[in-house]
Amino acid sequence: KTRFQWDDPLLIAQQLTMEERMITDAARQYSQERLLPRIRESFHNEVTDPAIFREMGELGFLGCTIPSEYGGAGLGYVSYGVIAREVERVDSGYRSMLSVQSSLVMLPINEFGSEEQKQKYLPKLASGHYIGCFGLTEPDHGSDPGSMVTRAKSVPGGFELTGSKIWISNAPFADVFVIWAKNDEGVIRGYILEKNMKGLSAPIMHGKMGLRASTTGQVFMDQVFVPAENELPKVSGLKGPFTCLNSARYGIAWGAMGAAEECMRIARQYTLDRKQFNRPLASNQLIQKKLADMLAEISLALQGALRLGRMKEEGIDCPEITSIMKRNSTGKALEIARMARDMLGGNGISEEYDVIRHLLNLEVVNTYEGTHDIHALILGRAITGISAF
Ligand code: TGC
Ligand code: FAD
Repeated sequence: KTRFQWDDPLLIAQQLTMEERMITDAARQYSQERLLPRIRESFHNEVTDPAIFREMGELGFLGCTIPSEYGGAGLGYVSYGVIAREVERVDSGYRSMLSVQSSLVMLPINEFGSEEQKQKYLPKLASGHYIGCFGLTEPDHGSDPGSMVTRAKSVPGGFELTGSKIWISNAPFADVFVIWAKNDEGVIRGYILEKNMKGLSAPIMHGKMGLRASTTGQVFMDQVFVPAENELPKVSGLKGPFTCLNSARYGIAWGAMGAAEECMRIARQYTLDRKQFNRPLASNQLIQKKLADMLAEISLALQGALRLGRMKEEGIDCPEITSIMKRNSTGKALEIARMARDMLGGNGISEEYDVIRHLLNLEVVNTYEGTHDIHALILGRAITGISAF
């Protein structure tokens, strides 16, 4: 008879291939040995060590689904998911760094780029020698990126980009900027900018209360000349950025559960160890109910993320399923982190216990890549055929 495992009730590990289990182990070892010792100081001081990109690159974690001829590891989508889960078990900010580089920078160059663009950028992005960022959101256009005002004006030899982007992960230390802008016909196209281009700047945004270990910036473009060969040739319209988001949102569905699992693990141990009224907190029904609720949500969300990963590998996924999983995982992870914080009492507020850091991060994760409510509206439109935007 199968013995119940509280930390893997649906036997997710058993549903992975041997290769995926080895990748999980490698990602867990790296995250626990190399990322965990850095996180408290990084979050506290709001600084990121850019060397993390090269470390992840050496392990093949960056753009791991990209074919090996361009420096990727040529892995499946479930492998990408399990890496995200292990990294986010330590911190959502580190997973953000990985997601942006992999899904939002390497993926569009691989899917929509010319052969020259792929050869020029992908190997260096895969090794972490180049850091990339993705500029879609603008100060006045967040949930509605179709209304963006950044312009790519045709000029001899290329384009002149003018406009600004906000909340751009990795931007202050990025070498490569994938920027979405409207051309002379008002059609959204993607452009690859490089850090030293004249008129381009990316000041850091300080004062975030969540995701402090991930560096975020604005991007200002003042008539930045971008050569014609830096336009992504194979896509136009919102399909371009949204194709990238389909992949990043999928990774978040796994990643947020890594953070939730860590919050639950901490809350379980804490309530077993701490006594009030002469008995462990964990002996109270209210505490046990909270742990049961956490475990049910984590198990179901991980199984859903795994299913979506397999659907992606089989080519039978669609964006609405990604909306279900991104929305569910981030919303549930946020609830779990809040519950865990409560179960730690006053200590739950302290950075020493990590739960509050996860909670603050998850507020961001629930908002970026399409807010919780925007994903509800995407689903509402698919269910009813009526757009509520
Ligand atoms: P809509 O009319 O729905 O679609 C316009 C065109 O886009 C196509 N499309 C998609 N294609 C591929 N995948 C998807 N998921 C797609 N969704 C839409 C669609 O077929 C259509 O194509 P065509 O050829 O007919 O023109 O567009 P809308 O303007 O009504 O969109 C509304 C909405 C809500 C779906 C969309 O704007 C949305 O998702 N908003 C949320 C914005 C968002 O997610 N921003 C993320 C910014 S990046 C980020 O947060 C990175 S965080 C990084 C980190 O640190 O981890
Ligand atoms: P708004 O769109 O102004 O939304 C505000 C509120 O209104 C939300 O609750 C939303 O759900 C709600 N709302 C909006 N429209 C509707 C509607 N029609 N009906 C009902 N409710 C609605 N962007 C990038 O391009 N690249 C990045 O790398 C990136 N990284 C980020 C990193 C961080 C730390 C953060 C915080 C954000 C990042 N973003 C990035 C931006 C992120 O994607 C946006 O913040 C997000 O899409 C929401 O946009 P907004 O902040 O403008 O909020």
